[in-house]
Amino acid sequence: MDDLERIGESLQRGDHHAVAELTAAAIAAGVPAIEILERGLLAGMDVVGRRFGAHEIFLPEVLLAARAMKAGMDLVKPRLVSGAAPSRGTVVLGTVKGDVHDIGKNLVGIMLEGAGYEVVDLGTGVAADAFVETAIAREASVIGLSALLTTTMGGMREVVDRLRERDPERRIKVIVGGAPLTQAFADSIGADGYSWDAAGAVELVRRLLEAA
Ligand code: B12
Repeated sequence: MDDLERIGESLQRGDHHAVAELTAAAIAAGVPAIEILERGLLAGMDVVGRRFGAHEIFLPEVLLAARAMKAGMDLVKPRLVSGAAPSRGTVVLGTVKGDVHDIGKNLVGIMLEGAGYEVVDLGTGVAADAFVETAIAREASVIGLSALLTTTMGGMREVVDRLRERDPERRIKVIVGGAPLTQAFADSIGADGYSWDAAGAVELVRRLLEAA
């Protein structure tokens, strides 16, 4: 097992101390943040997701894994976010009503900030009106919606519908993501874009704003 695999393995055990230590050591050794993220933290969370789905582990273990993921992400974040670049536009981001999953949403936010966008993160369990009113007040170009539950995906349609009432010229774009989503679902609710991962989300925002 190499050092990055060890990060993933510690994350699976929910050992946030080990994840923090190993992540800090990898950073100190000059391993690129994106590699730590993908081969260490995300690879570990992927296994947790599969084992949870297969009922091999249960909610308390997933909570511990999520805490360990956060410990690692807090350390790599400053290295993914470039800092001084002038803002290329504002993205209002959040997880929809009824849904507490925020790891993927946070990652999308980090990558967008890293690419020079200003991110207004509304957190989790966000009502449709809060997305729409914040985007208008902050003159945002994009609203990014995250959902991890099939039961909360419907909340995305509500945001699109409310936004179209308040912004009939469709100046503000809506992008959606989260494990249960598909391009077909995004099309069906009238969203402007869908991406299955955080890197794709950055590409999507770039394309939408270039076309605007
Ligand atoms: C961690 C986790 C939790 C943690 C969340 C901690 C946290 N702070 O987020 C806790 C333990 C709290 C939790 C709770 C629950 N969970 Co849960 N959870 C997961 C798990 C294992 C991993 C999710 C995760 O973080 N993945 C890692 C991140 C990086 O991936 P991601 O979120 O998909 O994000 C990426 C992309 O989707 C995309 N993306 C994400 N958001 C956005 C937004 C935009 C705009 C774009 C463009 C892209 C994008 O980019 C991200 C980065 O690449 C998944 C399993 C899975 N396969 O997804 C289950 C899972 C989502 N949970 C599930 C369930 C059932 C629950 C509970 C209902 C369990 C319960 N009985 O209480 C509760 C729900 C609570 C609620 N009301 O929300 C089910 C959902 C099933 C379904 N069909 O709806 C899953 C799929 C597990 C399973 N197989 O059964 N969970």
